Amino acid sequence: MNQTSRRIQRVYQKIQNERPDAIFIKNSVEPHIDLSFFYFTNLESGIFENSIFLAYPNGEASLYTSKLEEESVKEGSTRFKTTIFKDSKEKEMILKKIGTNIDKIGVNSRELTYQDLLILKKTLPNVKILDVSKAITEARLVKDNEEIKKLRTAAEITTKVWKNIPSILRNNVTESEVKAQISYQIQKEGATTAFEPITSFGVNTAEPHYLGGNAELKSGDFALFDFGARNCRYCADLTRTLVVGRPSYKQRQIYDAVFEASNVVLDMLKPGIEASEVHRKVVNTIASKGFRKEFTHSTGHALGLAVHDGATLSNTSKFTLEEGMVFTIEPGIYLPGFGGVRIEDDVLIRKGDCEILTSTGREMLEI
Ligand SMILES: [Mn+2]
Repeated sequence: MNQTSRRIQRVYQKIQNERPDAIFIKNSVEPHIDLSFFYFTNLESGIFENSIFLAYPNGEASLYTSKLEEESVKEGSTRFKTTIFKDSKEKEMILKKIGTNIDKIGVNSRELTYQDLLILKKTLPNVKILDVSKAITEARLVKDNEEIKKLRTAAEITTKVWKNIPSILRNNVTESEVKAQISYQIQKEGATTAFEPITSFGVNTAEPHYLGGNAELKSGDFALFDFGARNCRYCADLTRTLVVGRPSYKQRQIYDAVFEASNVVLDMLKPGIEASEVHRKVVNTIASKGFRKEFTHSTGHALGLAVHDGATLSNTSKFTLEEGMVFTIEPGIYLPGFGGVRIEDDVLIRKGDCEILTSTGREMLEI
């Protein structure tokens, strides 16, 4: 069985309620591309705006796309049937034809645009629409070997770029300049940036999703770097915080609390642990150091085709860790007006424990 058939069947197995006769994945235009399209097709090239992927319960599939993607789609020729449509009229005809031999169609409500849903309803008025988004999300949470390989390489590239950062840093270098260097180095490794890198210095490190500016690096600053490579569409996400010069007592205190939370969690991860329990452990560790209110986000998120790949590790999480899941673990402490620390790693849950994909030191680095 090929990769596409295997993934289609995984998704169908996860469907708890009524089973559709076909799953309908439809991309709109960037940035409204359903990454599940690439989960199913496993295509590494192309953008596939406005393309349709139909997946049947027996593992067979059909892809409908435009002339623009004719080259990119070739790689999938052994895994599914491909039809190239010339214009939107032809696309509409195709949609009508799809409806002639099915009664129920499954859609991914997390990604299908409302506009496409309206078109689907109008074109196929007699077909029942079922939401299969939960099954798709659950299937994607547990990675297969090929996905793990791609994620591992993304993490390796990211780790390599991190190791070069201290050599880029010098007095008065700006956040923007370092950010550009990070993007450049990721691309030089043959990957792309999984998201816009975060580079923050000094008090800006207290803003978890700081988008960067022109602050200059000064002695005594915390400097925080949050970035990741995307390799063959699969993402990595790493954060390290360092200190310029000798850390103050307070800087040391904050860093130690985050470092300990990170250690505690990385030691406990294995199949069978509740996701909410992982978060509680981080909260308790940070609280015991006196910074409960300064840890303001969840402990981490699933990682895959998307940087935020369908699940988070927080107190409302309702799932159990399974072998093959990949998450970020990213405790942080943020003191507005002072600065913040975040340490983020990517982990693969495996039998009995976890593998840290971003294998590089987490101790406080002084430069
Ligand atoms: Mn993250």
